[in-house]
Amino acid sequence: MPADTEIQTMDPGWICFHPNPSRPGFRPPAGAVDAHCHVFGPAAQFPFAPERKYTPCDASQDQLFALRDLLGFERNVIVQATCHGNDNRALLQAIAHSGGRARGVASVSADVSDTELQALHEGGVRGVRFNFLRRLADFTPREVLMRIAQRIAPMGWHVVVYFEAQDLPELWDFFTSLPTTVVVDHMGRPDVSQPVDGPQFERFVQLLREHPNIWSKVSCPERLSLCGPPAYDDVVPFARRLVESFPDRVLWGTDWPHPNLKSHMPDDGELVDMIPRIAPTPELQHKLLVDNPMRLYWA
Ligand code: 0GY
Repeated sequence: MPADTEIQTMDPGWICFHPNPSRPGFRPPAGAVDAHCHVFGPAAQFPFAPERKYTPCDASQDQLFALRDLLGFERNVIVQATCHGNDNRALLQAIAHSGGRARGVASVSADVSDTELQALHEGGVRGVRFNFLRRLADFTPREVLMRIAQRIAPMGWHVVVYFEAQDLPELWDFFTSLPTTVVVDHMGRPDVSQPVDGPQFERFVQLLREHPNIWSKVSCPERLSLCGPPAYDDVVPFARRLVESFPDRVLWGTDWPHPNLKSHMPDDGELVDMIPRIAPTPELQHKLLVDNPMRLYWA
């Protein structure tokens, strides 16, 4: 069946985002940015990519902006997810309807034209995402990714990378040779059953310590935790260590609508209520939620 007539319904066995998230007790500082979230579809208007590895539920810009308001945030950074491939139209539409309160991270192919890159910039995109999870994306040669990075560097954009901790040694040389700011999704997906000062997370901390252009999102406890909601206690020390060690290079995001989760669906209000545990002072909270994302996306 051709892609444009394919009926795109959510994968069976997967769960949709929380229908009624709680209002958090923690109030983010004025100007707070949710720096990792997605919009999906609606599939009838923006079909999912034929090469996608999963089909999520539709998650609209209006639902995202309502959540933003409920949680006490002012801005969003919308990140292109693999299910939309390199078709950034849903992302661009959401930014266009945000009243200047959203920016984006896109996915592009090696043959993207300069005109297309410029249109993405004018549409609010400030970065590209490279995905190294085989369950999510097909392999792209490193030299192709490097050429993309070299083209977006003069635009002041950055590269967002998504990988799992066990793959860091193999990816290290590539990441450390990128000519841009590099933002790591979800703390490089550590195995949180290992000690926070054990060799695996130590290697990730070393990456940030030795390379001042590398940042980390302290996001996605719901994907990393073994103990689970509502407190996600086992993830807190990892996020807190990064926030306290690199206060000017950390970002926070909800990851709404939490694609690809099969175990449980987080209550986004509870995720926000974790923030004071990972950024324990008002100064750290302001850097994490306002100063850092504003510098990267709105400067
Ligand atoms: C996330 C995490 C996931 C999915 C994607 O691009 C994506 O499809 O990022 C995941 O499955 O871990 O950040 O949304």
